[in-house]
Amino acid sequence: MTGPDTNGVGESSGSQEGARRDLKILCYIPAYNAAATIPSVIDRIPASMMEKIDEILVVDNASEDNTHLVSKGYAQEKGIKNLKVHRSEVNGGYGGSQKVGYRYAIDNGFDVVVMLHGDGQYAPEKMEDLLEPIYQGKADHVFGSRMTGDPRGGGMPLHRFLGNKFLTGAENLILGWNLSEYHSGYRIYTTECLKKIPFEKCTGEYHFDSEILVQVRMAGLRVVERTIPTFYGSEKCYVPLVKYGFDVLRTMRAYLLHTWGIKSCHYLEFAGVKPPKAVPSVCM
Ligand SMILES: Nc1nc2c(ncn2[C@@H]2O[C@H](COP(=O)(O)OP(=O)(O)OP(=O)(O)O)[C@@H](O)[C@H]2O)c(=O)[nH]1
Ligand SMILES: [Mg+2]
Repeated sequence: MTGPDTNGVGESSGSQEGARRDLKILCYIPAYNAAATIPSVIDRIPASMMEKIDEILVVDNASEDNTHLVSKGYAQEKGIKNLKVHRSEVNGGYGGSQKVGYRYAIDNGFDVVVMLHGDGQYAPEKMEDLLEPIYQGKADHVFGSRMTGDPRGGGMPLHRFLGNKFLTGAENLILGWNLSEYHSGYRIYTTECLKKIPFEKCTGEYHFDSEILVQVRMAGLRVVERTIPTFYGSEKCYVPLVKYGFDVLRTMRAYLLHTWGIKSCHYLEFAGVKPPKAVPSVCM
């Protein structure tokens, strides 16, 4: 086991524990201009995992390339019958894409939704490993952490590494959690978790990932981290990094003002004002 110690703090006020293996799993792939990488992302999902995935949903976020056609063509060529492609006509941003994926998971009776980036930055080979805490009934949300592995060895640029460390420190301090990072895009949610938080009220931009975590915190749900490899290749970076950093800090400020009863935050109103005792994150 690596990563943060739980210090024996608090028990979950979130969902109940209980092992389950018969989960209905949606693999949701956010994709924007990902025609070049989508086939290999799908191809890299291990066969044993493919057997367990009930459906793959590619959400093409109004790409300028032919991401949706490539996805459909690849599924046809490989005989992947349970792959569906949703093409949004208007680009809703990275957060907007997640809203489509998670809503689809809830409305179609899935138990779990795995977000797997369409640009190949997150290893499909690790999916089974990341699902384990969900199978064991120990997590409502599983978070793939690069920081408990070798982020610099995987090519994370120094400025990103330092920015990640700084933001994570601030987020842990404010939220009372002990996560090793908040900024990876390898995430798994149970739909029971998603039903408890109004994720559709979160931003459509990149800091959706921070806002939804704050909702998870307010709802007192359980987060488990698992180590994932870091990969930075030749993919294009669309994230406006400085703006993203400030957006994350603004999210933290909104949480503080909300929980201090000074200014209500619209996407946190569902949970009242007082956050429940922090359920410590566990790295399994
Ligand atoms: N940029 C961008 N990506 C989107 C959008 N909708 C879905 N995506 C997909 O979401 C995933 C994450 O987007 P990236 O821009 O790579 O962001 P990131 O991985 O968080 O950040 P980087 O480390 O800079 O790659 C990719 O697989 C995209 O194809 C969108 O509107 N914009
Ligand atoms: Mg990326």
